[in-house]
Formats: sequence, structure tokens, C-alpha cells
Amino acid sequence: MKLLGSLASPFVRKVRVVLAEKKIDCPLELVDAWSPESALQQSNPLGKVPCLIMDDGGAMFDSRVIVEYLDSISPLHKLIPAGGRASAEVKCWEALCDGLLDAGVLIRVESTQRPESLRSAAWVARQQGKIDAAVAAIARGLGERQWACEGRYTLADVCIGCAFGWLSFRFPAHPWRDDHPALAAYVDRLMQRPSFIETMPQ
Ligand SMILES: N[C@@H](CCC(=O)N[C@@H](CS)C(=O)NCC(=O)O)C(=O)O
Repeated sequence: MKLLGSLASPFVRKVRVVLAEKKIDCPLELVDAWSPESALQQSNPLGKVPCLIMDDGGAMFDSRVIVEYLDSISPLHKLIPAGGRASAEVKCWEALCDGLLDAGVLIRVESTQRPESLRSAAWVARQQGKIDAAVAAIARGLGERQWACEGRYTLADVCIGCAFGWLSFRFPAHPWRDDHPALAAYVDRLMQRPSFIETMPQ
């Protein structure tokens, strides 16, 4: 197996953190998703990272599919509960964090990929509203708890760590730390895990 990805993508980081937590050996091959010459397109028609290349040459995407697969192939450090409500709850946290990131990526695409004359302030504001609402919902849902779900470390915590790691990386002026000190302390604790230290965005 190998993982196609970049060092800045929070979705790639999610997969890399899961690989590290589950001690699955899988090299990262850096690709530029935005380059028309990228080999990524042959494996993922959507041209997005992460993309997992299997030993038989088959490809797997997106990050939610990949992490669920990785969690299923090793019993070590189960990150997704077996099924039912508990599993849906963890995945709902994942959807919330991914949604925050999707909105953030759209804002960045608007400001880095679109010609200035075509940029829409209203569109950016709409996406910013989603980020702010997701931040507030995560802070509210987490409260003062040590872990998001199940009273233990799960994929929900991995996703929250990746979301806020990226928000700090790309939007350092966002006031989430000052607005939500308990959330900031929780994220700081997560960032001390080797899996997060090894995958700092750059
Ligand atoms: N839902 C996808 C999102 C992946 C995604 O948006 N990746 C970005 C990098 S952060 C990308 O490859 N963008 C290139 C493009 O949209 O063409 C996942 O979870 O894997």
C-alpha cells in the first residue's frame, strides 16, 4: 500500500494520524493535486488527495472511506465503534469536522485559484459562516470532556485535531482559541500525541 497526498491537506493528515495510531506501515507519496500533470488523476478521477493505492494497484478514496478501511484491517487501537448509534455518533463528528474543512478549503480556493475579478465576497462569507457555526457546535458538543465520544480516544478526536490543526495553520487569525478555552486545551492535549506531532501541516 502507499498513500498519495500532500503535507498540508487536513484530509491526508486524518489518514496519516490513523495509520500512525494503528501502527500500519504505509509510505506517503507526495503529489500536487492541482497540477494537470499529476499522476493522481489516473487513480482518483476526482483529482483529490488522499488516495490510497492498494498492493494490487486498486485505488481507494476519500478520507472517510480510507480511515474506515484502515480501522477494519487491524484490531490495534480501534477508532470506530462496531456499529449502531455509537458508530454513527463518531462519524457525525467526522462529518462536522470535514464540513468545516470543506468550507475552509473553498475559501482558500476562492482566494488562491480564482482571478480576483471573479471572487465573491458573499460566497466567502457564506463559507465563513459554516466554519464559525461548526467551531461553535464542536465547542458546545465537547464541553469540558476529555474525549469527544465513548469516553475514550476515537476517530472523532482524530478529526477534531486535524480540523483545528488546519484552521490554525491556514487561518491563524481565527479567534476560536480565545472564544473556546476548553476546546483549545483539548486540542493542545491532542497535539502532544506522536501521531499529531509527526504529521504537523507544512
Ligand atoms: N472529501 C474528501 C476531500 C478531499 C479534498 O478536498 N482534498 C483537497 C486537498 S485538502 C484536494 O485534493 N483538492 C484538489 C481539488 O479539489 O482538485 C476527502 O475526505 O478525502
